[in-house]
Amino acid sequence: MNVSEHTEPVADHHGVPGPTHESATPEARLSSLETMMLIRAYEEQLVELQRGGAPGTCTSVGQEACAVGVIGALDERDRILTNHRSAGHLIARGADPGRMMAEVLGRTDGYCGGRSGSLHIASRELGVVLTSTIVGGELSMAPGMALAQKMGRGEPGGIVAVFFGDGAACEGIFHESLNLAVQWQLPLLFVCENNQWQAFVHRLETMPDRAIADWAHSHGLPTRSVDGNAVEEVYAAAARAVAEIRVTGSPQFLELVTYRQRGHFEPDDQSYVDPDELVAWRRRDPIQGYREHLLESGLIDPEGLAAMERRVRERIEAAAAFAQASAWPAPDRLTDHVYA
Ligand SMILES: Cc1ncc(C[n+]2csc(CCOP(=O)(O)OP(=O)(O)O)c2C)c(N)n1
Repeated sequence: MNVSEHTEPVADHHGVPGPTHESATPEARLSSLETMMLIRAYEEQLVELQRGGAPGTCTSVGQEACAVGVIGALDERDRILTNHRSAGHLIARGADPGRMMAEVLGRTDGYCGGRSGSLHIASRELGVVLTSTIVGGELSMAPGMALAQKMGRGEPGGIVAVFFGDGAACEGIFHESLNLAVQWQLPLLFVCENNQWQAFVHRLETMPDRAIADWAHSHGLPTRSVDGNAVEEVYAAAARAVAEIRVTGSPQFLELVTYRQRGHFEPDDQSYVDPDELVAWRRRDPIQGYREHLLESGLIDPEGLAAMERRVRERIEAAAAFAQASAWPAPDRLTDHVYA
């Protein structure tokens, strides 16, 4: 996988050496694997529930390293905006899978009291201020959030990170948002998860191959394009960008080259996908690859891995039981939070 940097050197007095994956502790690496496994198990459980009649969802299967790598580089001061493929971002941020599942099922214990489904979960306590299902909606609000941060309305030292897809990068708002962030020097990390698909259209039908990083670079943003299936690479690139944004107060761009392994939403038979492409990317599965890497490096042994899998399975079973036992909202609460 080609990794490229389009970074203009940040001036020395601004530059701080960002952490690299070598600085990640063994505990952090094991925790990254377990969180990726938790995200995968959560979404697979949602698919099961959907087959039983629960509302559908957009999964991020195959993109777990993007969520875990970037969110791992942020801290509690930071604010996050995301899109319809948000489960990984939320879980990596520490969301409770039981409350997330309750939200998808429309129950009172969900993060938004059952009003949002999977497509609009927001949580003040997690600092996830927006999940937008309007493609590019998150890009329209991110500069405003980052401006508020710059004006002292956020946590001191915090930054804003916005996740969006390659499809959103084809919308006009992408350019407006990048331009504004540069002109106003906003503490904003743009994170494009280039998962090759835009609903049922392959991205190469809508853009030249290397367009996303080139566009970002032409707007004057320090830009890194990395293998989005390699969690340590994602973390290293994100950690450097975040560290630089905290010092300079100006925006940076990260393109994560990855793949959406399941359909656009559930159910979706992916009949429009070239089967060879699917096989090739499944061979590069981020979780399987990292599992093998940690086994080979001796950080975990097969028994440790089995215990990890068991913990994940138990958490997801408990989450599903919690969500299904959660009460439906009372009909007389229907108009709560409706202002006009
Ligand atoms: C403004 C707008 N146009 C179209 C849609 C329908 N739609 C939902 S997701 C999607 C594809 C988005 O692709 P991308 O940004 O690459 O994100 P991905 O789904 O691949 O994660 C489309 C076209 C929408 N929700 N909003």
